[in-house]
Amino acid sequence: MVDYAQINQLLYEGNAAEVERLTRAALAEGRPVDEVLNQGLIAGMAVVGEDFKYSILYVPEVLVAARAMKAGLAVLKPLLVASAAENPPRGTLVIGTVKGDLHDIGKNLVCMMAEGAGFKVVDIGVDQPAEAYIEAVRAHGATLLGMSALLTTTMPYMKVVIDEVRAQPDLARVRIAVGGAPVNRMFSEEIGADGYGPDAPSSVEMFLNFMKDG
Ligand code: B1M
Repeated sequence: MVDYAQINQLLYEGNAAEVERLTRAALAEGRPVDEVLNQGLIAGMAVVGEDFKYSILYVPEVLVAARAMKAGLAVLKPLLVASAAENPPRGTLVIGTVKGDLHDIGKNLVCMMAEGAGFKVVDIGVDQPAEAYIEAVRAHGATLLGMSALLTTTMPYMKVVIDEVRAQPDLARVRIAVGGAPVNRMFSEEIGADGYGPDAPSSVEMFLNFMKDG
């Protein structure tokens, strides 16, 4: 039986091949996908984050851990996006990580879960300026815009994007949501976002509510 502590340790060590293998094995044992995600992958990355904070790990080690996390996520992706092809899209979400910020694991997870819930997702990637969000929203006729920031130094840029989107009369219907580890509800309200997603599942719930509200 797969032990999640072992996946956590292998992720910490950046052993992508073994993380991938054990993620597959856990699913083959019938473990629920959200359990494998939370207890196997996200819990492992949380330890990496703690040790990074206290300089026990440095950027190169965190990079290989991130690569191992992505290998595990790639195994889960087909299950997370499973229902997407069956129905017409519920709406279009443009999402990216803000300018100056290269973190994308959490954003990618939000993308997968939103796709799984039936949204068309346009992922514009990392380090994105306000103009890129605006261009993508217009090009895809999106009504949802999501932003991710993992650094306290890049969070303020979310307000720049919001202000620029709000200055476009043709984008008045676009609902803007923010997320990422240092972001919280109070900050999201201060910068004028329509919503805040603490994690991927609740972000998807928020997107669904936005669509219901019209
Ligand atoms: Co960076 N890093 N990093 N890093 N890194 C953090 C964020 C940090 C907290 C680590 C620490 O000190 N404990 C710290 C920030 C401190 C601060 O700002 N006060 C930090 C730092 C300092 C840095 C560098 C500056 C280090 C350096 O170079 N000296 C540098 C900056 C580079 C840059 O961006 N310009 C850097 C670099 C990196 C790597 C490249 C090595 C790598 C990123 C690889 C990648 O993403 N491809 C990395 C990593 C992996 C981390 C940690 C360890 C893990 C982040 C992660 O993937 N978590 C992180 C520590 C931490 O967060 N505790 C850290 C797992 C992921 C599933 O969670 O991203 O929170 P998260 O996403 C969640 C929710 O937040 C939410 O849903 C997700 C799923 O549930 N969510 C959204 C996220 N985005 C959303 C958008 C939404 C909604 C919800 O839209 C609506």
